[in-house]
Amino acid sequence: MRVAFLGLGIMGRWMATNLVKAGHEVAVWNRSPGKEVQGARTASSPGGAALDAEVLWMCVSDTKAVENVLFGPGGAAHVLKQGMIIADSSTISPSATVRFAERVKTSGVSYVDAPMTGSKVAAESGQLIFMVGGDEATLARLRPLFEAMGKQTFHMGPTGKGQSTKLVMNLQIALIYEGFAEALTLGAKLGVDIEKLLPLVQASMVKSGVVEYKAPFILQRDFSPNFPLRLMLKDIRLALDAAKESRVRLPGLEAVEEVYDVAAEEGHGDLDYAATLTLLEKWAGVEVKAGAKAGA
Ligand code: NA7
Repeated sequence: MRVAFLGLGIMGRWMATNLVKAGHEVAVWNRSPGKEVQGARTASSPGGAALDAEVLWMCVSDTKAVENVLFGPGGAAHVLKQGMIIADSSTISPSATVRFAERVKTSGVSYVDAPMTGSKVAAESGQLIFMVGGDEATLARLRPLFEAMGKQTFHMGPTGKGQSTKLVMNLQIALIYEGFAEALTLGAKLGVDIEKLLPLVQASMVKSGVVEYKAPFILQRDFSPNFPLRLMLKDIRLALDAAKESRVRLPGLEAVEEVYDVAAEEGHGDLDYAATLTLLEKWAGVEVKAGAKAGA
């Protein structure tokens, strides 16, 4: 298929690479110049990438960025053609997604929201899991592209439901990781050996994929970004906005937002969200490490 791919960040770069590897004809665009994908044409604007494309795929930071690449100067909306499909893997506001879909519908364009779970490693190995909002027929046309970038696709309902689902997924990841990080921090203070604790956690009902994925990075003190803290904070805020609109109280997530706020203020925004642990450690005056003594 002829695909325009907008946004070559941590995730987008690998997703576009996997589309090329699967034999699709890909044109890429990124806001800052210098980011390219081997085997893809590099365009100088979103509209330039979208010319002649059957599918326009986006993976940019936030709601504003999606609005910008679609409807801003040089935006893709200026070159839309009847029958084209727009797919968005950015995590953005569900209600804005529905508005964007309405705006492009008048040009005969279908809009699918396709946020994903799985971080950099899954993007690189083509093992992403997509949660999709849109109609069946459009999803069927996109099947070869989903298969090139991911291992599973869940159809969650009409346009917007992919984004709503993503918010409730990341809400859980943020809360589970916060629980784990708080447990490690108190554990370090009490002298619990993390290397003994981890197998116990995974043998018990506390077991989680979040712990399994993050623990090796924590043990190596590697907080380089797989999923940057600033983006998790964006998703926490999106979930809290959606909760407010729907009159739902989320006291746990509100507390976690505060931790992320402070961590971002302290300059950890570009690190992995696992780095919120370092803030808890600072508050407690401990460091979580293998073989640490109580109070060390
Ligand atoms: P990154 O690595 O932070 O990449 C973000 C991308 O979005 C990157 O290409 C940015 O371009 C682009 N961006 C950011 N703001 C804009 C605006 N205003 N206009 C156009 N393009 C923009 O994020 P990830 O790849 O980890 O994640 C991407 C999405 O997937 C995000 O919603 C996650 O929550 C899930 P730059 O290179 O900075 O010029």
